[in-house]
Amino acid sequence: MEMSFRWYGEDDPVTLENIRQIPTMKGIVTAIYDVPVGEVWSRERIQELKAQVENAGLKISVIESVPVHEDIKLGRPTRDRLIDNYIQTIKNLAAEGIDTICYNFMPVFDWTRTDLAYEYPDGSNALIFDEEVSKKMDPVNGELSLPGWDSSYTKDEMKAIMDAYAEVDEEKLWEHLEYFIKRIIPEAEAVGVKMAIHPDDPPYSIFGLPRIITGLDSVERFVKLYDSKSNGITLCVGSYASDPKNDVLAISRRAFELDRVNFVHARNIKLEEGKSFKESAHPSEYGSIDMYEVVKMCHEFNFQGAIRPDHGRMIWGETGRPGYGLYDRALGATYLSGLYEAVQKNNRK
Ligand SMILES: [Mn+2]
Repeated sequence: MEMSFRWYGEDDPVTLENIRQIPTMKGIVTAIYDVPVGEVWSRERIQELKAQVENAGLKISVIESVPVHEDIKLGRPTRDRLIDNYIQTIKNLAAEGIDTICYNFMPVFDWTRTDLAYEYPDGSNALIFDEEVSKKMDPVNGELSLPGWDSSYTKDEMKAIMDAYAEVDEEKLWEHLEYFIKRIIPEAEAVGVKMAIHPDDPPYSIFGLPRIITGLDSVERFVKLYDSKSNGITLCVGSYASDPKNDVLAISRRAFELDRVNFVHARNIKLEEGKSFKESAHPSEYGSIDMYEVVKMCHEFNFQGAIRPDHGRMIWGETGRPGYGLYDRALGATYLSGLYEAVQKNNRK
């Protein structure tokens, strides 16, 4: 288990120097953010990013994410050229020594919350998802602009893309995912890259859009699309646990048994009424996830990949990118490493 931390590049208020001072920190999870989705990441740009991280005394553990163009998810004819580009990016990353790539297959919206700065009684702020509020959100006609919503879409473009997905139900989306997987995985395998699909967050349909990487059945179905360790998952326990129907520990155990866990996101959430939830501090006592059991499984299955604290709260007056402040994620990292040390030593006697 290798402790890692997400870094958003030079514009991130959290610096590499901050990150390297976090006890037990080994690696960086990052991406190139200014290459348009669908274009190839050049060797030069990857080298630049790598040098930046290495000059700070760290290394790149995982690329998160190489985004998948909507035309691939929609199964449009342009997808073949876009998949060629995606494969070239995988090859370029591999040539620079990067061996794990996280991505997701969520239509239009990435992770979605209804409030980015919910205030807990202790004064800390967290991201939350309120089911009732989410039902009132309408990406086409509504005035609300929310996180994870791609602000590069104009209103007309948003309507066009939402209309395009009206033709794509869950089965169609699975077909498009299968097409993508069958093309990229043999290439990733050939260059020693492990792909890690992130679950949909939250793991159910929102705004009428199909969502398919949602629970145990999805994991079972996904791994069968292509039988290879390179065709793996990001075990984001916070995302899987956000559907009260999911048993996140059962999903974790199954994914480890299948040997398809290529990356772990450890975040805790507190389930509330219905499908509402609040992100919480990492320790088990604050959320619905038994984080000790998650870390114990990483040890039991001798997980060699990267783990990172996922979103954190904003504490101690910190301002910055919601979910991605320094302090609470640093506490999360040391907590997770502490659990791991205890499990490891307990198993040694
Ligand atoms: Mn995650």
